[in-house]
Amino acid sequence: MRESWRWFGPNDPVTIDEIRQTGATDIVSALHHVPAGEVWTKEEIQSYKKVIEACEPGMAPLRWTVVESIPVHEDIKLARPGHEKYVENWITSMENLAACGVKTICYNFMPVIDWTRTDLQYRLPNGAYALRFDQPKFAAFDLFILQRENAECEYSEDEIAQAKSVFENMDEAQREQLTNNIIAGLPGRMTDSYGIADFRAMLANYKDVSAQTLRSNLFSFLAKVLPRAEALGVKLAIHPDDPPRDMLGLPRIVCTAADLKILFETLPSPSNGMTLCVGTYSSRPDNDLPAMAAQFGPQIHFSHLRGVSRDPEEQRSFYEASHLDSDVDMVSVIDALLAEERRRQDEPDSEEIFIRPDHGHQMMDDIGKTVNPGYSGIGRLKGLAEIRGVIRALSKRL
Ligand code: DNO
Repeated sequence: MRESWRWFGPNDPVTIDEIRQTGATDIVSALHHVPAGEVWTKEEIQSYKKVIEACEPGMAPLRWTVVESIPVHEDIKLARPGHEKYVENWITSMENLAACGVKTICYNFMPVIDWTRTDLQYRLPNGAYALRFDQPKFAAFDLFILQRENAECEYSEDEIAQAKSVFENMDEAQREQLTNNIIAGLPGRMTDSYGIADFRAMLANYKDVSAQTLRSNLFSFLAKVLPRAEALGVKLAIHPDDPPRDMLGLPRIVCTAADLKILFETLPSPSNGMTLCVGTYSSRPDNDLPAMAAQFGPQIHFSHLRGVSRDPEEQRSFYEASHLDSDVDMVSVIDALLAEERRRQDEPDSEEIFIRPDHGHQMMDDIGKTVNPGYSGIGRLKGLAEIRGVIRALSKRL
């Protein structure tokens, strides 16, 4: 396993020198300043890499090995006329990254919104803060703030009544905060953030786009990208839709084992791979994570290790739990990833799996500091330390 750590660039409050102290060896990052659809030039990549890899003599070096993510322009997802130039640009960025030695690329195909949460500071019983997705709050946003056309058809009468009472109990500031959290609040998102009017317009673009159409747009994109990726030895790692289900009337097509199966069966290629985001997939109860880790082992190039705790009464609501104390059996997931690495040992060019502690609680000195939601220093360090312990213990047993 290669321990990696996500870094958002020179403005990230967790610095490269601090990351060095965690013991991680690899950096996961992106040229966040380049607008979606534009080419990442070799010069830009090299100078970013230099910042990451600069190291005083005698200090432990860090390497930029994983990209998360090259954004996929909305026009590609919609297969709009003229989208081909964005596909070309995406391929050129990938070629430039490969030329600079960065060969594992995470990406996603989520329309309009990237990952989303309703609460960025959910207080845990121990006093730390976690991210949370609350389904009734989300419905309150959809029905009464966004007032999406025909949204009420997607909710039961009880759900509408519950959402109404949630909405009525929020003051203006809380409504604004909720809106901001959902459409503009999270770091690392690969879609633009919008005001509410633009957001409505963006959603309207997908009015007639079914899951089947979106899937075929993903497949046509990959049909163009994969041959080049293969030639360069690049590993693509699709990230699931988070939360993994349709929302706001948008189709979401990377949510389950069945979605992955069709992706890999349709386009078999050593470069067509996935990010096993344990937290995302496990936020729906019908995904069995240790089984998925075993089933898709050869395609897993990257893994985000974290878990959620779902509400017993409303399984679509969850908060992000401690890395080893969520609804998912993290030890068994790691065991399956280690088994996959052992299987790879006999292959030529066998590669280790990049893992990173995904999202951490805001705790101790993180509290009161400006942090990127989910990307606190101490919270993630705790996650990494726990995961590292499991990896060490399991590896020794073998
Ligand atoms: C959140 C993340 C997402 C993810 C992108 C991948 O923490 O997992 O921002 O990076 O959706 O393309």
